[in-house]
Amino acid sequence: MTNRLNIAMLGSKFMGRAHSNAWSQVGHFFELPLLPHQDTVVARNPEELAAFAEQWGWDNHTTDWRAAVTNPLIDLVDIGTPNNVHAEAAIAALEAGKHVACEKPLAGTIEDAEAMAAAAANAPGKTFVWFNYRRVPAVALAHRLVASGAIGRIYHVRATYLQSWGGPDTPMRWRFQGDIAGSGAHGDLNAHIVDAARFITGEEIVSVEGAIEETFISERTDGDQTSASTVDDAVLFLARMQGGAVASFEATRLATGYLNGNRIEIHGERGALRFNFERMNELDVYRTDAARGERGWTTIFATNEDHPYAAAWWPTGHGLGYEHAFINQARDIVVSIAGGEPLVPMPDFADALQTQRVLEAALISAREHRPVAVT
Ligand code: SOE
Repeated sequence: MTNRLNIAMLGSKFMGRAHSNAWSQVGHFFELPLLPHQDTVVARNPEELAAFAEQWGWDNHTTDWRAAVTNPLIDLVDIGTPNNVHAEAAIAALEAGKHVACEKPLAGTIEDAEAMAAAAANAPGKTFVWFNYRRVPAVALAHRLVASGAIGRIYHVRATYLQSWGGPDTPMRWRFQGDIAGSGAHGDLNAHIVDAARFITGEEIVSVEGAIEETFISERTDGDQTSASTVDDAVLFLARMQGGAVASFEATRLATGYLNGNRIEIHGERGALRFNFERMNELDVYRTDAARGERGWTTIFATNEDHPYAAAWWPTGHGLGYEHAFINQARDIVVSIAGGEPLVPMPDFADALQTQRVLEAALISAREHRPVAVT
């Protein structure tokens, strides 16, 4: 029997569902050196927990996260909780010798992120961060094209993450509470596009040159309670990258008309790339080496065996969905733990800390109205 990888997962909401689905599906579509075993799910609400464990295939469930992360039978702790829980749970799991997979952003604050990366540097377990969009085949293809030199020196990166669920009618929830979330659209969405810019270009962001942080809706209600929203609804910033490119980032939950408009465009000396998650199976590519009369944007439907992860799924032309990037990432986590290589680079805590440092520099730039170097 294949060795099992015993998993304890913290969280039973959106990411609890996405990760449970990934762990239960990955062994069907990929040959794995270890078989993920959904041992224990942890959440705070005991009433919902038994039903969640039953529905999503977890053998055990508990509200005691510390018991779960220190259980000697557990190999991997998977954290899908609100941001303010990431550090305490991840550090306890690392100190217990576990591998740790944590949702993005690494943490709600730079202090927590630094502590998590420091703990990881001194622990035997491997660490992973669920920047899931890296494993959308079209995004992984973009990374490979840039790495191959296809578009040459990069001049521009233009990334936006445009959602619209944060309007005045949206009730108070943890994502609007600074003491839990750390920040709003910034840590939630700019985290993704900063990671994507770093991943696709292979370059670090070296400075933030200017930023705006805005909270449009200053209070929200939950039942008969009205309380202050203490996070941004939008953060926009300009940056410089290691190779000299200039970059712009915009994250908002109030981009009326956009639902999950995770977009990035990269312009180089010999070509350009364009990705829009709302057309997630497609990558637009422009190359200057086409005959002058034949130059134009090409749309690649990234679903054939030449595209990362796609061969594990359906015959070409049969598109993938949001959940498939998580299943692809589950494959890479299991293979990495067994000593193998992910198909495209996987962010560990040290990598995700670099993204967190960019996010922090943008907040400082917005609040102090000055350029900020990224350490
Ligand atoms: C909410 O903005 C959210 O669920 C993010 O937290 C996820 O990371 C993103 O993939 C979808 O939107």
